[in-house]
Amino acid sequence: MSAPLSCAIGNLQGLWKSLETYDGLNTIMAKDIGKEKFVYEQFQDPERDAFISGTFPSDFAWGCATAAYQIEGGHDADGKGEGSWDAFCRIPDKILNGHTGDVACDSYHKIDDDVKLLKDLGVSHYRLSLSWPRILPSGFVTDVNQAGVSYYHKLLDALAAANIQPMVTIHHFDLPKALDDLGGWHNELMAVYFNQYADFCFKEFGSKVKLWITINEPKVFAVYGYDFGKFPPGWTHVGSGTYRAVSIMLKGHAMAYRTYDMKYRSTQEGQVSIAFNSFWSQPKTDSDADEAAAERFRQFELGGLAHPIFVDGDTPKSVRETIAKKSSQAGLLCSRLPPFTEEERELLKNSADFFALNYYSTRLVSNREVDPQSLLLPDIYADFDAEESFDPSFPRACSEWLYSAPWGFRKLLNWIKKNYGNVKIYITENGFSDEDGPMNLEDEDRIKYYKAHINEMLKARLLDGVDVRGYFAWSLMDNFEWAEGYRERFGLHHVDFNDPQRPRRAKASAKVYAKIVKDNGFPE
Ligand code: GBH
Repeated sequence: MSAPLSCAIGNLQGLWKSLETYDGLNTIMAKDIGKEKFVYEQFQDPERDAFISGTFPSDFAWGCATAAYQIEGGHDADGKGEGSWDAFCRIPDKILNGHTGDVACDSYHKIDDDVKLLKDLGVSHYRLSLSWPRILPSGFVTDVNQAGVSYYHKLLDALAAANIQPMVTIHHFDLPKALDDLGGWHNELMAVYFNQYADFCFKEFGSKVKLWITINEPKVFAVYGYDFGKFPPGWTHVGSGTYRAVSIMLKGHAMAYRTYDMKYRSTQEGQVSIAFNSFWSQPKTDSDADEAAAERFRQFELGGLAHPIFVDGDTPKSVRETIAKKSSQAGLLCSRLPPFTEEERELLKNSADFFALNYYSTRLVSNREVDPQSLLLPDIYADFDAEESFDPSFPRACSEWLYSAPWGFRKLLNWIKKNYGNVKIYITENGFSDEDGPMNLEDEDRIKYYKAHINEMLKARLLDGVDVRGYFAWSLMDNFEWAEGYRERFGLHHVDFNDPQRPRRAKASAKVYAKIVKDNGFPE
């Protein structure tokens, strides 16, 4: 074992002592994972999984994240336009139990309550998103809803008064319905419309915002909206819908980034990026074939988005060649992946000031041979000739895609460092769901998830030299979980969706997170 690792593993007893004596801490914490060297029963490889002590740099950003449609409600309040989700939620069978975000957590009317939660957590940052249809009801800058604009000013001012820095996502899955009707992210002009909207946001709110995310998870949004049909606009352009939408979103992002450079950076002095979601892809066996498959998966999953921005303006060559080959084998006359022009590559290259990562889970990946004849309408996952699975021992969340494998988080952070230089990284989301049911504030599974993941991030920072600058827990409170409605709860705070007041209550995990934030990690 290397010297720094064995030192760091050192004084675990002391750490747990300090947690036990923490005032507001629910007893469940100390009882369940109190004196252990490992957070999880399942993960006890001493080299890989041992819990370490140590702290983050003093300016580390600690926060929570939310997104507009998931929390705001006020779906038709004060001149807000119809959003893509407003319409989608009204289509029968699209959302579990017919749930909608009409009221959600009612955050549109609860600025003070939300800011109070953040203050109680002691976080320095809050990641929120702006609702495009609330600000520009028909999508265009010629049509501004002043009431919507002033809602965000009030929220930003309340955060400033509480000394909490905002990280603002300009677009988190919700389009104005009017723009969806024009083809949404399959319309090339969307990049231009998005740039105009982003320009408006920089101009209007930029004096109050130093950290911007243009678009949340382009790939997730594109896969669910344009390949699988589970998010609006609900299309199933199987095998090509994702690539087209992602390509236009990346161009919209790059235009917005250049707009910030040209018009706002010198006076506002903020930083702009785009948030990517990625699993860690772990080879299922140590065979060369599985290792190669796992690396293909990473290049498709994350490389397809990060490489254009952080390397050379283009999709990784291996990804381009594979999709082109498969398109041609299926008799198509051009690749399902739209190419970038020279000019677009210039625009994309170096169009982010930091790397924003949403990490939740890890997949085991093995090689699979996909029959080229089946490729006329392939699912996009067939493109990388790999098969995903889980180890049944991984602790599972309520969400069927979410298995906890904290060590994968550290591996992914190291992969990012290796592939994109020692770039500044913000973890813009990380979190764990449990199932709706009788109110349960003793959320021990979530506590384990957070402790273990934040500890792996600490290892990445202290032992591997990964330049992680901040961390945002998903989510501040239970909220509308897209196609899953209110069944999956991700909050550090419980929200009672049957009570018109939508009361928020701290879960045990909120207290544990507050303690980690206060201690800036896990001091000895
Ligand atoms: C993030 O995506 C999102 O940014 C955030 O809005 C969301 O609340 C959070 O995760 C938790 O899910 O709707 O059942 O078909 C993470 C990756 C990809 C996970 C889409 C959920 C949809 C499943 N997400 N997936 S479903």
